[in-house]
Amino acid sequence: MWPVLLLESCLRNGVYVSVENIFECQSENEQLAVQDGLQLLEFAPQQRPLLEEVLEGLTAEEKSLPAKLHYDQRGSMLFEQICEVDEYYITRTELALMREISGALGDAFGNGCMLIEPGSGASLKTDLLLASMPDPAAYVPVDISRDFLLESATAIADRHDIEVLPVWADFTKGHPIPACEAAVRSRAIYFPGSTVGNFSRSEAASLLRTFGTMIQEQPDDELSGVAGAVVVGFDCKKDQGRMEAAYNDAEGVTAEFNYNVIDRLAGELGVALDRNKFTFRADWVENEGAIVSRLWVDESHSVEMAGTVVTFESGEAIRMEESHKYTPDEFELLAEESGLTMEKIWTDDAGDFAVACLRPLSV
Ligand code: AVJ
Repeated sequence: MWPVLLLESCLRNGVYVSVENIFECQSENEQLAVQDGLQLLEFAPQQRPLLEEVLEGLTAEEKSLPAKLHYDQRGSMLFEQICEVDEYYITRTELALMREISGALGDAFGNGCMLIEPGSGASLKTDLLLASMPDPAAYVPVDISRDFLLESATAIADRHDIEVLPVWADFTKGHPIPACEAAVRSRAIYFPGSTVGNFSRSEAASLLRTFGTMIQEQPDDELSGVAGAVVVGFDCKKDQGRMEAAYNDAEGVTAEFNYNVIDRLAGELGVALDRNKFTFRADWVENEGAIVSRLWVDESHSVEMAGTVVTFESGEAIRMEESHKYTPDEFELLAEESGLTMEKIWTDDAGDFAVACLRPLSV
């Protein structure tokens, strides 16, 4: 019964990110669970398409794996550890910047704002933002790692007097926006951490376009809605040595973060790769404007997966993740191509990291 009831309320109060996913939602993969006193909207990232995605990536001319595979429970914890290593400047720079600007962002959102955070993870920076928002309507964290999501959603609900409505979903595949108790004057999307960097430039453009659609919908017609905002944190282009060091940390936490994906494949998808046959390295690739993380094959070997034999030649690599960097000007152009305008941008003094406040062009 729940899926049907939810579907109705979703269509009235929310948006579907893509039309295909309405049908996924109608099938049985959407459920409502109550955990730790929180209502969790389960829009389960499905396993079968994941295996298909993995096979497609590993049988392509240039082998790759989807970057989101990094974020199971262990991977999410390893990412938290990455944020603490000396070389990884991103998180601490962004946190310091958010301390300075969260007041201005809260003002930009206004009263009765529903804050949606795709790929929320530990929601650390969100604390600052929620504390600065005048009378927020609800907080909607969206994450692919169910346990991690519930833990951080519970922690946020304990710390703030706000309705927290977690959604377990792969945000790149679309998901419903839950209805909340308070009246919603606007929606805002918070997309910090340079998560946008994990997408190619054209994927990032369509993601931003989708975010723009999600905030334009005015859920409560009787309230004069205000244009929502999309707030994106991104890492700026800088000295190549510093960028590469951030992804090749001496302690090897980032390497482990990548090997963990290989372990997961065996454990969850029956794709029996052996981590000991690969070496991790991340490089700046100028023409992509990105740090590309790869697992290089040490010696040639073959692995059978779902009936297909895949050969890994020595000297070839599996592309694990891309971390795109932008100059503020490049990012403004990207926003404009996505139907958004850059209302304001803040960076730290060194210009290492930026937070941009984007608005729909036509409201
Ligand atoms: C979470 C995507 C922003 O690309 O910098 C950190 C992930 N990978 N170290 C990034 C990551 C390796 C991170 N993002």
